[in-house]
Amino acid sequence: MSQPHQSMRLADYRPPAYTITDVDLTFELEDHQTRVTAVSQVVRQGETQAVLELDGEHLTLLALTVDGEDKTPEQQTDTALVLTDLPEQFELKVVTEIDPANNTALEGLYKSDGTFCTQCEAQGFRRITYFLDRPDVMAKYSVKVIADKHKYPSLLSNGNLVERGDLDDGRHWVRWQDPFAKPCYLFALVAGDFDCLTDRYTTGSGREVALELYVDKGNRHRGYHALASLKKAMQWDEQVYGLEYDLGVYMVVAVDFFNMGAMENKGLNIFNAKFVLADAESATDDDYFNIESVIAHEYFHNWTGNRVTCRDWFQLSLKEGLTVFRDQQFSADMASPALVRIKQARVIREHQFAEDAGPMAHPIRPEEVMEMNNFYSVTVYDKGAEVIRMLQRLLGQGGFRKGMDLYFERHDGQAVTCDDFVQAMADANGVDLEQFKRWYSQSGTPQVTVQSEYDAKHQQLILTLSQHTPPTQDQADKQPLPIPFGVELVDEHGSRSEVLSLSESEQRFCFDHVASNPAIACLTGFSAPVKVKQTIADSDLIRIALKGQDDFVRWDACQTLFSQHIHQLAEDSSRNSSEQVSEALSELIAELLKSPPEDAALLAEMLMLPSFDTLSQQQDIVNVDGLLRARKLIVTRLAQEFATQWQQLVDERPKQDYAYTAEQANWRRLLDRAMFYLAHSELPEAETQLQQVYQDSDNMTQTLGVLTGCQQANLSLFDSLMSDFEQLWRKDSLVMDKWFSLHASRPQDDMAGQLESLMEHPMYSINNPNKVRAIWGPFAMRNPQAFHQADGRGYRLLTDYLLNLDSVNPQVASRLVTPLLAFKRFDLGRQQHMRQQLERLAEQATLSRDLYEKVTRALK
Ligand code: 0A1
Ligand code: ZN
Repeated sequence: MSQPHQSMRLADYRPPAYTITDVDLTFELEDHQTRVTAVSQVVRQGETQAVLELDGEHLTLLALTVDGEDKTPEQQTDTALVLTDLPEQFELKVVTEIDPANNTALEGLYKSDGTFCTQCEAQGFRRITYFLDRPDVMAKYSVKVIADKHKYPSLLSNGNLVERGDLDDGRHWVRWQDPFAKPCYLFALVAGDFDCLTDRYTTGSGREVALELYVDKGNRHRGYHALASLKKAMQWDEQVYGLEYDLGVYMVVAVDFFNMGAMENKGLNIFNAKFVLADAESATDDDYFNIESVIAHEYFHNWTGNRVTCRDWFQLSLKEGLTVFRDQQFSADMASPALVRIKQARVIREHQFAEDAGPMAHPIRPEEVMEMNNFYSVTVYDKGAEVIRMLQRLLGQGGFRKGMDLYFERHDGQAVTCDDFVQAMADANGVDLEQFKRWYSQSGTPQVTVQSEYDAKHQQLILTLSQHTPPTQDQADKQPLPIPFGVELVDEHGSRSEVLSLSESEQRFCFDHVASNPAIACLTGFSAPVKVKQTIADSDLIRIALKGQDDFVRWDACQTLFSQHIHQLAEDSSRNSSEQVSEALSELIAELLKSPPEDAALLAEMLMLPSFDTLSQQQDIVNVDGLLRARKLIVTRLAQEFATQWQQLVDERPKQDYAYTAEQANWRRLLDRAMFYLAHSELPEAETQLQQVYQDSDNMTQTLGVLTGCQQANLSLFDSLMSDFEQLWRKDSLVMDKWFSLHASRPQDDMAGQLESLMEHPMYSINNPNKVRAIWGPFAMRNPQAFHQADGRGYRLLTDYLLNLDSVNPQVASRLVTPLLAFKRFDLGRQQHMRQQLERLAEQATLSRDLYEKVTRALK
């Protein structure tokens, strides 16, 4: 493969030679020929002869002037416009034409069904006009939008609406002004015909804010939860961080075609409709939870991201890690904190550890990037949030808040670096955070090994902790990190906990007055994103699960116990029954059901077996067939052994009308778990009972719980319920995504026909990322039986599809290729099949930069 794409390095960062202080944009919206006029005030910052290199892609240049005089560019390429011989300060006018209706990549200005909308992060603005498309160029925007009045009654952009009018030809126009200087990635424009929900919010200091939520016509009733979530988030940020909203209007628009979850454009958030719309019949508790959290995330960006932004894209975690941390804090305050923490730990263990172990390993502040869109990663976002959480633990809540205050005091209105953030934390607290900064520059998952010696005579416990970070593909040498390591010692009298500071390769910690040899629970609260190596007896794990104080370690002890047994059974292929190995598991389940924790959601999680992905992260070479077989055996065994209890839990489900409250949602989580086991119980009446639950369901959570149980247990009921479900919902795009996912994640050997027929469904379109993800995501990421078929047919199916998708939407294609990148972790046969498919991709002459970067890294 030749080298068609270049990488950028953090070390090569230079401040821009010119900056832009003000921009005046005019959009004349047409499906295929939208004209954009950009008038920028440009100021030189570098040396006199500095050239001005403007970014631009997929643009037709119609006119270019400098201070009113026509200007011929020195050079024009597919990606840039180079201007020379420029005055120190000038007005630059650029007129371009673009084709929003054919923009299937969904970057820049595009059409989503009948709506014009934009997505400019990270580098989409260069698809609108030639510009300095980098976050350290911050300008004030004035935007005029002109469009057909009948088709597009709502014309929106950032800031405040200052003027509007009608034209004679059936078009109308509006002008928006944003008083805050911002990088172009926060620019947004929307034109469409919506239902609009409105509300008001008064900030602590008395500012009146109009809240406006724009949804597809007919969907108004599904917008109330999002609007209520927004108000909760606004209040929470005032209470917890003293941060208020700063404009007179806050708009949220839901669109059907969107590459990601949502986008924090100043004053005008654009959302994937999936993270806005909900009602009991069509959305699950998880949907409600996600909407609340994504709404909050985008709102919190107004301070962490917009008021203080990133100097360059290598600093992405400055805004994303911090904002994810803030939305996690918020979610924990709104719902079951134990559940929230368990979900986060799962993301890290299933996805982030996998990223570290593969060819795309990178630190939370990457050092080398080819396609920025590939670094909106679980490492930058979720490990980034864990790093902030460790900092908070280190400084205490008060200390962390002081650091945040100083950060805003110093950097409001600026584009800064992760180092600036850490410096504010250090200065506000008078501490040295030099070693802590390694969390930003070092990739990989640290492994902490725990050894204990108990001295009964002196009632003393010595814990020896050692840390080691294995090399990653991007970085061979690793240094010790400062790791807050929470431990809880549990014995028959009770428990005590402490957070140990591990900063060297090996350290000993001594506990006095330890009356008896305790069970040692590690990583309370998931105190650090590390793997723990510890030899621990089943009896200790059961003790921690039942008697521990920390919810996370209680759950984790169950996970470890399950994992240990599944791995044992997986390695012994001669056994096709789990009789001999499951005594400890039976004891655990029996005790949990007898004296359950108060939080039903915690119980539900404790009863859940680790996923295939979690289990595979615990092996160097994944034993696909063994793990699938062993996991299934244990599920069936527990399903049968406790069949009456599962049945009883299902029968005794509360029958109130649906409301999204923590109490009800936690209960439904437990019901889900019980239905899953009931479906596997092989009781003759199980199907009738599940059908009854389906029939009397007034909400999507319960309905989906039945369907998932039947699907996983391969009950014939699944097919009839799925037909019924399709009849009911076939016109509803978001609900049909659930139906697609259920089909695509159904465990089976041959999926070719199934996938084919899903793609023939009238609701499916390769242009809509939600549809693509609803089918191919579950198939490639949550259906190991189908995807990892030993003859490689699953890998081939995915690759055939990616070859088409890449030319339509490279960003989405690039996310879906992830499971193939991990090929080195599989047996030789599978490795070969996966590699073959990656090579097929690599041979494509026109492969996007997105896929090219991942595929070449993987094949290196
Ligand atoms: N900043 C947004 C995420 C986002 C990133 C990139 C996008 O397009 C390439 C779109 C959205 C967030 O963190 O919510
Ligand atoms: Zn974000």
